[in-house]
Amino acid sequence: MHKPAPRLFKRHPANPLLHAALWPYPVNSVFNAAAAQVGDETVLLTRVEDMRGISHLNVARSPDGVGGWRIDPTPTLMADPDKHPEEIWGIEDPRVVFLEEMNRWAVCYVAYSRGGPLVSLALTDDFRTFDRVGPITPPEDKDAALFPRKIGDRWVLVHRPITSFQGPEQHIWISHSPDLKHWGDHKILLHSRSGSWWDAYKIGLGPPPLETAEGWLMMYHGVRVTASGALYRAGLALLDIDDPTKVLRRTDEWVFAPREPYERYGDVGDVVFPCGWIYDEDQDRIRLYYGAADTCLALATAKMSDVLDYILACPKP
Ligand code: BMA
Repeated sequence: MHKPAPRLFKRHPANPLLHAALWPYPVNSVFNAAAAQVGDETVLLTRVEDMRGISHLNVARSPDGVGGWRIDPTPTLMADPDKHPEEIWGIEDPRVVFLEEMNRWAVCYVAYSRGGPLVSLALTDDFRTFDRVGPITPPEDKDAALFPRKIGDRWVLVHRPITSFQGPEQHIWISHSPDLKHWGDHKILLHSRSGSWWDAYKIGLGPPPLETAEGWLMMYHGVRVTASGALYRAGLALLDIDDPTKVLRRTDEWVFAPREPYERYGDVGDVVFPCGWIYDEDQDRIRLYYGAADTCLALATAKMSDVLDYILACPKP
């Protein structure tokens, strides 16, 4: 008999935390954000869509990750199509990790090129100025993040290329690099499921993989296409700590799905789209930041010990 998942992630009562009405300049929407704990501050690198439909990134800083946000008065990182033609239609959906070895933050983001979305990489010390490494995958590709450290002697990237092969199912891939620039040794990491499953059509990485005592915790979104549009929900997988190409566990059920009005109604309804999480070790707490309905930004929290207990009880794929 199938055993239902416990409700691991609890929405914060202050949701939605960030939205267009709070912005220091006119924008359409504020959603899918990367998250980082920088000293005493929570930094969200948010995706902001302007009234042309083009996205840029803007930083919001808070002392507790919930309120008191200080939002940069002008866009923090704008598309720069003159120098970077692949950014012609904007930059979207960042994921950020701290690379201890380089003592810098690495931001993987989607550059929307004439050939379709692709993954670009930029490095920053302070979330004020950014050095672009440039595109690291050709289109169509998105939902990418680096692991925070080399495994063996190589950097590792999770991403989701789109192919026209085998119909509509799109899988999550893992790739390797000696220098963050040249990528190879590509493998499928996680297959989308088939038929009526919640993650049957497209899947993509959510926040960057998180190192835990049990392995790399990975959250991914699954897209179910229905007669009234797509449903974006999130599930979990656990990867081997020394060889993250090995999937140890995968949830059968989603662990987070649209429910509240701000998740169900907006520019794209019925979407929860997590791109950032922060682990507060002292509180055994995961703070999950997610875009809701492509319109606003919200927070849900879970106990790490509950999440690990649950994922370890899930089937081996
Ligand atoms: C995905 C991405 C996200 C977006 C989601 C739902 O393909 O483009 O930016 O939040 O669709 O529209």
